[in-house]
Amino acid sequence: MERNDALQIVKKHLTDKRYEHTLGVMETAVHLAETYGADVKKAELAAIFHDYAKFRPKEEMKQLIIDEQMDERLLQFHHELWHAPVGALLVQREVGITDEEILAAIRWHTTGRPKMTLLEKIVYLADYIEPGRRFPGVDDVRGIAAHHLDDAVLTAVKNTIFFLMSKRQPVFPATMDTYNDLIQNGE
Ligand code: DGI
Ligand code: FE
Ligand code: FE
Ligand code: FE
Repeated sequence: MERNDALQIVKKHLTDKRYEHTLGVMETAVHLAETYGADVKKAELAAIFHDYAKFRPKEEMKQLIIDEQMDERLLQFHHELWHAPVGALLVQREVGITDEEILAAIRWHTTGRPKMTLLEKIVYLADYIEPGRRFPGVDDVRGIAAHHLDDAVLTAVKNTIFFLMSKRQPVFPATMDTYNDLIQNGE
């Protein structure tokens, strides 16, 4: 699928602000894919569709998590986590994207997971550091991302966990698992 066709599809599902964010993630993911030798076209498509389900009604997402036998622990955690796995499903179903690497990058873009693929790391990180993001620590991660992909992902996960803890928010197991995997199995 061509970039412009994909963008035209996703635009209808997003607010203007979220579409701007998506363009930032797309540019950043393409740049990271070039830097780290990933498939640039796959990185571009995964980035374009990563937040496809962001504005689906909570009830619809909840029902899909149950019907499609996704991780039901998701329902005990913040609904912000739901758009990633639900997005992977709907991008396959509604847009017709079947590439499992692209779908996985969408599925894991919010929490990460242990043993992330190169493409998954790129989309996770691009979502965190795209030019529109402004929060404490993001410039550090931008700097690390230029040379050390795993370190940048680890720092982004760590910051996310600190952020959640500072707000007394629960941390989803996959988020902690991602942190542990990078600490224990990183180079
Ligand atoms: O969809 P975006 O806003 O572009 O970004 P995202 O999909 O990475 O994250 C959405 C939100 O999910 C963000 O505010 C942080 C939150 N989040 C990430 N990991 C966890 C989490 N929330 C909880 N409760 N637990 C997590 O492990
Ligand atoms: Fe997201
Ligand atoms: Fe993210
Ligand atoms: Fe996003």
